[in-house]
Amino acid sequence: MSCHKKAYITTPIYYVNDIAHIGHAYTTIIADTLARYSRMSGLDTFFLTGTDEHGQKIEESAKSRGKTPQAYADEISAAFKDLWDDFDISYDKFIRTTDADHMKGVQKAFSVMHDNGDIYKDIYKGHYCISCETFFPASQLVDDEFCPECGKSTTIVEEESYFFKLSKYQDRLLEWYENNPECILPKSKRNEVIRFVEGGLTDLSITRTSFDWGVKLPENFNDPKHVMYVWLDALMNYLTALGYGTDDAKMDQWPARVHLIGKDILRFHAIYWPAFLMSLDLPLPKHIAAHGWWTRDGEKMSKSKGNVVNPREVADAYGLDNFRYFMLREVPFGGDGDFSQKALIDRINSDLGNDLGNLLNRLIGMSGKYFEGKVDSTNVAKYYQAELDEVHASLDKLEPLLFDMQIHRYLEELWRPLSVANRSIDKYQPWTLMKEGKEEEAMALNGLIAAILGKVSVMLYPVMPDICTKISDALGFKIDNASWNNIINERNLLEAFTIEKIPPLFPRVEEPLLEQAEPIDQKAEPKAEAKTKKEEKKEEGVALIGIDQFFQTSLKVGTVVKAEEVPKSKKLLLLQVDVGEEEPRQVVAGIKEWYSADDMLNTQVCVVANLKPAKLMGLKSEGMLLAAKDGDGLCMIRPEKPKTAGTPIG
Ligand code: ME8
Repeated sequence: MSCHKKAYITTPIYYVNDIAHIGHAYTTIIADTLARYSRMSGLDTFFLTGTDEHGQKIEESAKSRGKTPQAYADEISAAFKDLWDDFDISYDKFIRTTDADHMKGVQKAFSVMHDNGDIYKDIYKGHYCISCETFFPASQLVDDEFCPECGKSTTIVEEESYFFKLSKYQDRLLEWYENNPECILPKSKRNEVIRFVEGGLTDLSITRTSFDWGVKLPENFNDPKHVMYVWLDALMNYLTALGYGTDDAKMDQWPARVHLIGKDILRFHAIYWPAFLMSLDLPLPKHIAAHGWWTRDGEKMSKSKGNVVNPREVADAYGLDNFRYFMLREVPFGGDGDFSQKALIDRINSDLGNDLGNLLNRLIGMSGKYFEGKVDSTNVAKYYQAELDEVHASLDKLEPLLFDMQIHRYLEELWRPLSVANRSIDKYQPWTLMKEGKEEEAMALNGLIAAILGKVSVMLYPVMPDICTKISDALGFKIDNASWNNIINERNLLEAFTIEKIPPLFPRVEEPLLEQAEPIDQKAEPKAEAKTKKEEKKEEGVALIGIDQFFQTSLKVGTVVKAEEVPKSKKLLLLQVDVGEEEPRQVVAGIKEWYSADDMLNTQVCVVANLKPAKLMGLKSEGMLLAAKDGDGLCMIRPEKPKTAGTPIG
């Protein structure tokens, strides 16, 4: 990233006609992640968010609630700001389009565009969708009346209007898309925009006279009945926030590194906005990055269905950082995503709890048990250079993925070092090293795990700032530009330290925590009279249980790290199974008729991990293995692909 020393990152400014939902939180959290990474890696960063408060839609919403538009906007804008503050969003400025400086900047832009010959007065005749605040030519309407974007009825408008010469910029826009393959991300969206522009651009009506709630034209136009079109007003926020038109102090941050938006507002950002900037003689943004839409349990969210996901509720129930991780990991940027509590719980228990949290617990356990809590990296390279190389190869791929908006891949790649760490514990077995008196090697393994956790916590910090701060505190260092330089850029390991014991970071989530239950699939519900398959099964003696009962059983993937026969027993094998804990579990399994000790060694199994310990032939057994037996004999149930020891099954 060395060629771009600055990083100006923006979210859309949110309409104040409704409170924040998961879609708003998603854009804001992506922007926050980019901003945090930019700062940590030493870029001069400016992160802007805010609210979009003018326009007919807001005026009408306020009226329907018996409020003035300003009072209404004040209230909702404050609610957005409070949410971002509670979410610890690291914005540098929160702009409101009702700010006096912003309005002055918009007027200045109007004058400059006019002086450059790009604005003329005429009559606008056509259709307007108030909900989308968009003009549509009749040819684009559905059934001659309805908005092609949202399906709502459009209004016929015939009024005097100022126009922006959008058509004049058609060729320059096409040239820009052509010469800057990454100007619109993901790249597939760029093609959509090119096709649209090639279809021909008509000039854009940029003032309205039929309502009042907007920025007036500059006084010298002497045309007080006009207010600016809300999208001209809104888009300009990206410049006025830097002082355009009032105090240009921060204008050197321009052009934006990335405007983050949702796919529904791509046209405004990828066509109108660069054309306005061309008219203002200003450079164009580097990326316009459009994400997809979130649904809930496969359905579109809407107030009437009552299924809108409230980000505050989710974060309160599951933890803010867990929510952040889920949203960024779950969906490839640009694609649509589905929110379900099950998917969120899976991510928490598996990726976070098992792969990350458990690794830290193991490190704390090993360091405490063998070295009085001390961790020293001095000999890591001597014993584990290959592992270090693998870790660094993954870490090197990360930064470009982030600014290419491949955030899910960033996180995927960031999990590889964790699996190197988990694998190394299984492979080198610190408890065996200690038994064999190889203390230096065991300490080096400890150092390797700590180094990996340290590096991962730095690179994960932009996504999970709070959790990663806790990890780095436990590992005795602070995450900042200096540590990023030291352990990421220069690939150094951690200084020797004494590890701090901290409680588990990701307590296992056993059942959905949000009150609003997952909608029940009506078709799957048993009918009142007719016996359903489910009921028939019940009569056969298979009791139906709820998902919560199922979750009471802790099933885990285990790796058999030692296997031997139980003397004098025809049936039993004595196994040591690594289930991701500090030490392997001893399991006595009645499988010798079908498997020898050698067959079982280094294979993976599924373990019931929360059974009360039992004794078999005088040997303690701390788990049970899943197997299936029919007339043909018994076979073990195993994961289809190797999985980290301790991965929950469910
Ligand atoms: O469009 N999933 O504001 P807005 C994901 N004021 N994202 C969603 C979503 C969903 N279900 N629903 C909405 C505006 N969004 C203008 C922006 S910028 C100069 C002016 C996203 O509050 C949507 O895609 O209606 C958009 O990016 C953002 O929320 C703000 O929407």
